[in-house]
This record gives sequence, C-alpha cells and structure tokens, in this order.
Amino acid sequence: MVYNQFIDGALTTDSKRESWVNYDPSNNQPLGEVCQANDEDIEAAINSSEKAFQIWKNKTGAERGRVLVKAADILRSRLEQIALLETHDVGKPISESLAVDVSSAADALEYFGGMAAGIHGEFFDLKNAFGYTRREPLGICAGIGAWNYPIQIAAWKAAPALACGNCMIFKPSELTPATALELAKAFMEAGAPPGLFNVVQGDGRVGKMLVDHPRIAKISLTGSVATGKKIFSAAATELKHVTLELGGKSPLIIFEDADLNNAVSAAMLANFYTQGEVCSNGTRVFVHRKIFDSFLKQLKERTERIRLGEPTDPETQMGAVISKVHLEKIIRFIDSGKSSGATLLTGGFKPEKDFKGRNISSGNFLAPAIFTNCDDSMEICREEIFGPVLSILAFDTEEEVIERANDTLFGLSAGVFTNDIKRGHRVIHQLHAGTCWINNYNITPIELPFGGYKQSGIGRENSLAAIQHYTQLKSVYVELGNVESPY
Ligand code: TXE
Repeated sequence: MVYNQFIDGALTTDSKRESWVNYDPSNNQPLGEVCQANDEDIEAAINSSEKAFQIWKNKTGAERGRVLVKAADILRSRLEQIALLETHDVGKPISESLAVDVSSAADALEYFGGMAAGIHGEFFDLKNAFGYTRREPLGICAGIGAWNYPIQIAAWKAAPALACGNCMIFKPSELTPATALELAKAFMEAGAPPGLFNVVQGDGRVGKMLVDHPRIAKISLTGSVATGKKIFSAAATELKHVTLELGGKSPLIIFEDADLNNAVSAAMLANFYTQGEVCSNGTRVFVHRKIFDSFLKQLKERTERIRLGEPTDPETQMGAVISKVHLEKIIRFIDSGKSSGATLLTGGFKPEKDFKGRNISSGNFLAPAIFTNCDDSMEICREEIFGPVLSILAFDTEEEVIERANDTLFGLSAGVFTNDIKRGHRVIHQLHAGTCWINNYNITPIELPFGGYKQSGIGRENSLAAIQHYTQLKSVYVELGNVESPY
C-alpha cells in the first residue's frame, strides 16, 4: 500500500518521493509506505484548489449542502471498511472506530450540509438607508490533523469549511495517512468539483509549507500546544485566520453525593478510552475525601477488568498506543510519577498476552495505570501524558477543588459529578475550560462547540460557532437619499 497525495480529484501515482513506513501499532508490522508531499505537490494542490474554489463559491448553500450530505451517506455506507482502516492506523479497538470515528465524521458532514443553505447575513433598516451583511468564504483553507481521531478531525474541519464556500487542503498526521484519503474519495463520489478537498501527506515540514503559503487564507490545526504556538506565530506574518484545537490536562471533579458507578465509569472513559490518547481527557480526577476509598476500590477493580488486546477483536476494549516512541514517552511519565512519590496502584506495564491469551508483545500495549498519593505539583499532574494514565487526588471543599482544578496553563475541558443541581452549575461556571460536562464526560455531539480556553486553543469546532471561523463578514451600507456633505 502506498499512501500518496489526493489532488484534483484523484490519488497521485508518482511515488518517487521521500517516504517512510506506516506501522500497525498493534504489532508494528508495516501497513504501507507514505510519500511526503514535495513543492510540486503543494503547488498542484493550490492550483487545483483555486480552480475548485471558483466553482464552489458560486454555488448556493443548498447546492453545497447536498454534496456534504451525500458524502455523509457514502461514509456511512463504508463504515466497516473505513473503521478497520482507522483501527489498523491508530491501534484503537474496532468497537470504537465503528461506534465513534466514522459516525462522528459523517455527523459533521450531515450537520454542516444541512446548515449550508442557512448561512446568511443580516438586514438592517437605517435612516433613509439600509444595510446588510454577507458571510463570505475565506478561500483556500488548510487543515492539519493529529493521529488519534484521523477521519473525525478531517471531517470536523472540512465540513464547516466547505459548507461556507471554501475549499480545503488537508494534511493528516504523518502517523495516520489512511482515512483522509477515504474522505477525499467520498467527496468526489458525492459530486464535489475536483480540488475541493485535496489531501497532502507528510510531517511537520509539509504542514509548515501550507502555513507559509501566501495563497492559503486560513489554518485549522488539531495537535499539541507546542505545534499550535509555532503555527500561530508563522500565521502572524500575513495575519492569517487560525483555529487551534490543542492539548489539555483537564480536571474531573467527583463530589461526595455523586452516583459512584457513573462517576467511576466517567473516570475510566476520561482516561482509558482510545488508550487515553484524547486531548479532552479528564486526567486529574479529584474525588471528595468522604468517598475517596470506595471510589478508588471500584475504579481499581473495574480498570483491571478492561479487556486489553488485539484491536480488531470486537470484544477488545483497549488497543495499542500509536507508536513505540509514544509508548516510551508514556513510560517515562510513569517512571516520573513513581520517582516523585506517587503510588502506582495498578497497570503501567507492557503486557505479554492479551485478555484472550494472545501474544501481543510485538505491539505498543500498556496496561491502564492509576496513580494515587499524587500531589498537584507532580509532573504527572501537570503535563499532558496522552496515554492511559489516571492521577487521582482527594479534596475537601468546593473552593479548594476549584482553585486546584484551575491551576493549569491548559483549559480544554472539565467535568463535575454531583446530584446537587445548584452546585453542579455553580462549580462548572467557575472552571476555566471551554468544553465541559456535568454527570458525564467526553460526549461531543456536533451541535455543541468544542474547544479550549487558555493554552488549549483558539476558536471552536462544530456547532454554529464554527461558521464564524470559516467566513469573513462584509457589511454594506446602501444610501436611499443624497450625500450630505459639508464641502
Ligand atoms: O500532535 P503534533 P500529534 C493534541 C494532543 C497531543 C497531540 C498529539 O493533546 O498533544 O495533539 O497529536 C503537524 N507546522 N490533540 O502528536 O505533533 C504534524 O505533522 C505545521 C489535541 O499529532 O502537534 C501533525 O499533522 N504543522 C486535539 C499535526 O501538526 C506541523 C485532539 C499535529 O502534530 C508543524 C487530538 C509545524 N511546524 C490531539 N509541526 C484537540 N484539542 O481536539 C507539526 N505539524
């Protein structure tokens, strides 16, 4: 398999490029060769996008919407096939790819496809005049993706961009090249003009070529804070539009009156789903001292029952982390936790066999880890680990836990578990985070905005809010009388 560019409506065939091998995280077997886009590829993508933009910007919202909704149907018709590609690329369980990744991508296309006809300006009656606004497209937008939810990230960027009349050049993470190409094929089959959604493959160097290109009007990144800062400063050169969906170290606060079973379920979802490789994860779990021991007991028992193993097995609940390099990074954090005095209660080791006794030693597997006796100042409680490592911390008062929860440079997400309706809203309103939950966690319906405060990002994806980031607003004043002039 060669993962090449998708430009002007078709996969490119010339594979004489700098290339590297893409590995299946569950066994580190090669899946295929990824071809790094070169200058010619970028110019071809830009020219093709410009051609498509001239067609697409003159279509009505209803015409654009029809293509997006059809693309959603095409993704859904290929759900199993694309989910399997995602599982091999990311290492996540097939149960997740089937339930979330492809469906969430299709939901985005359907939601913004349905909205496209309704994207409009406003009319203002004025004194002997009137005014109106127009929401106009930006032009060629660049989408740059991370490796944990490849097709979802690509669709969360492409759907609003295209609905608003733009075209997109998308670069998936160098670690997960496969499913953005499936999205590109779906757009073509849905009737999009060639070049409306181009895919270029490559690492940060190709990302930088897009960011620096003078004919690209906007960049939307999903990635780390470090990369977000690089892109933000590079985009400043030409004051390009930027939206950044970055990392987090989010708090999940469990009050003494919480439903224990639900709170433990949420803490596990917030730390072990997709092997913990989720930016919005609630990796600092604050538990009221009164229920700390009973919470921890249930959390440990249920965590040790997680079915870790072969990702393509429908019964598997946890797969392999993305790469050997990333696995070693997570293990370094676990060593740091132990050396800083925290107690590794369970997990944190590389299992030889999975829950069915299959040998998984060749894959990047890590038993889900729980740290207790943590201190807010420890590295494992301050840095984003992006792996299956949960830190649990006790608290006594509402004021104390709010202050501790907010004591971070991140601000992506936050969760609160309580049956006291006033306390739930009172606390969540004081947490410095952009994407929040009360009595659940990490549920991201397309109708709600997704994004962070502080260094977790700029702008929002999904919901009506996304339209602001993919259009520019023109106001027009129309005189019905004469020009009154003092000259
Ligand atoms: O990020 P990287 P990764 C975050 C998550 C974690 C990180 C993991 O919190 O920190 O992403 O994903 C490209 N100019 N989120 O390791 O390394 C690079 O090629 C232009 C948050 O992939 O930052 C890749 O395609 N592009 C998120 C992309 O940037 C550059 C959900 C991200 O790479 C570049 C998922 C450069 N200089 C993960 N350098 C959320 N908030 O939703 C790299 N890239």
